[in-house]
This record gives sequence, structure tokens and C-alpha cells, in this order.
Amino acid sequence: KEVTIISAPFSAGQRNGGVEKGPKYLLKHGLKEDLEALGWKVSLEEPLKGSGLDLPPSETSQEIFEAGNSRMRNPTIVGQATEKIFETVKSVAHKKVFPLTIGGDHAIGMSTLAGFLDAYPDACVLWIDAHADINTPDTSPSGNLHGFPVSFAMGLKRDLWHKQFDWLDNAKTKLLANRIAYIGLRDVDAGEKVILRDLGIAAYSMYHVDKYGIAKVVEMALSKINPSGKSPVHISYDVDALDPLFTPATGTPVRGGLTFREGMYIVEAVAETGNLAALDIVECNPDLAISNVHEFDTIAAGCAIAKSALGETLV
Ligand code: DIR
Ligand code: MN
Ligand code: MN
Ligand code: MN
Repeated sequence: KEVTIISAPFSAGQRNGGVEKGPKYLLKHGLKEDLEALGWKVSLEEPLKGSGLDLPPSETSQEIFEAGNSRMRNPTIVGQATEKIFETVKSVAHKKVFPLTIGGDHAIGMSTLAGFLDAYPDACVLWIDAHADINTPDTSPSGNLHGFPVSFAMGLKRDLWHKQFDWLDNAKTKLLANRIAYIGLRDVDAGEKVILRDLGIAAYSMYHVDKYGIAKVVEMALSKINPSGKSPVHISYDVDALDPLFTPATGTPVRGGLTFREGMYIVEAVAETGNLAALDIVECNPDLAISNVHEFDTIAAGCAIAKSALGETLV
């Protein structure tokens, strides 16, 4: 049992400063020690260290890349940082070590998906999020690259990309539409809805959680993306999937989210299958906490996701 925590203090995929502090806070809260207490051998990788790519938006010049009716913000910095994180996730995954990537904003999802799929071409993905993060340069209302990682990992609208994302062409395996399912959706952009529908992607919104209950939703999601029950599962967990009651310190909170227990149940249930082989925890932004309680709750929730995913049981 070996896990590498990949620290990704990165914020250029969106416009709130502070999300780059997520890894530091999660580690200070005791993430590494908690996993060691569960019997894991834990190491730490910091692919952005010394690169200057970990600065908050206020300290970097803002770039907008436009082509026709398509747009993305800060492609140079995001492209450089995500390539470095990709290389690290890829090498950890090829060593058969569990990559636990902590953000940082969700733009790093393109790195973790591409890196994990490079080592495990049959991998499938659960994307736990209020948002679908499958915008393309011509659908994004914001241009923020944390809203793009799924479409990049799939290679959608490749001709509209900035050249800084050419590294994705070197990733061995593209994410296929029948290998990803969403849970927790409740703020999906109009263009994203079209993509989800056209590609037939399994998307369980909060409506489905209410209707079927979380246990059934997890079961349905896994049977769609992993019908054999034998493929490794990557969970990319945006803490804004949880209701803002539980993770208030995040950049794009949306009411009506998962309860704390529903959120933990998802990772517990996948862990129980024995197939969970990679995890991302992203979008903890301590600067957006308006009280110490907000900060504590959000960071504690991030750590709880990691513990539940890596084998902590309640009794
Ligand atoms: C929105 C917000 N769909 C966008 N995305 C967020 O800007 O593309 N993802 N917040 O986590
Ligand atoms: Mn989100
Ligand atoms: Mn939105
Ligand atoms: Mn997200």
C-alpha cells in the first residue's frame, strides 16, 4: 500500500486567489499522517516547486486567448503547469503507486486523467462535482480553464486549443465518453448539456441523488463505466460537489449539494470494490473562508474524502 501525494498548488484555471494554498492547508491539517495511520506508505511530490507557476492570479499577468468565438484564459501558465503535473501523475501511476493529487483548481484534472490513463488504458472515471467541467473553448461562458479538463482529456474540439496544450497529444489514451460518469451535478452550462447529451455521458445530478439515493446512484454509475467490474477507477473530487454547508471555502459554491455523508459514501463504496486507484481533491480555497469554522470545515472535509477513499472505515 503505497500512495504519493502530488501537491498541485495552482490557481490560474480560475480567477480567485487562494486556491493555490489548498495543498499546504490539507497537509497542515494532517493528511499525510492520517494516511500513514491507515497503513499507507506515503511520499510527497511537488511538480510545481520552483517553477513560479504556483502564484495567485493577482501576481501573474492575465492572458486571454481568443480565436473566432472561442476563448480561454491564461493558457500559457495553465498549459505549462498541467504538463508538469501530468508527467508526475504518469510516472507515479506507472510505478503502480496510488496518485493522490491535491489542488489547486480543477484544471489539473486534465493532467491527472491523462496521466492515470497513460498507465491504465482501461481506467474509468467518476467526476464528483457540482459542475461538469466539460466546456470547450467555444462553449465556455467564462474562459476559465478549470471548466475544461474533461473535454481536454477527451480531445474534444482539438483544433481550438492553444499550442501550450500540445502535450496532451503525447498522452497514450484519450478518455472515452463511456468511461466517465458524473455525480453531484447542479450547475451545468448550456453548451455542456449539449455535449453530455450528444456523447451519451452518464451524468447523475442532484435530482438523481434525491430520486434514487446515493447508494443506487453509485451502483448505476459504476455499472455504466465499469461493466466488467475489473477496471481501475479514478475519482476526481471537486469539494464543491458537497453542499456549501460542508465546504463553504470554495470558488464556485452551489446550493443543494451532497450531504457530508453522501459525499463520503461515494468514496467509501468505490474503495470497497477494491478498484479505486487514483484520487484528486481540488478547489479548497482557504482565502474564501469568512470564518475559521468555514476554513476548518472545508479543509477537514478534503482530508475526510482522502481518508474514506483510502480505507478508513466507520467501525
Ligand atoms: C463554469 C464553472 N461551468 C465554467 N465551472 C466550475 O466557468 O466553466 N467548475 N466552477 O468547477
Ligand atoms: Mn465545481
Ligand atoms: Mn456556472
Ligand atoms: Mn470542478
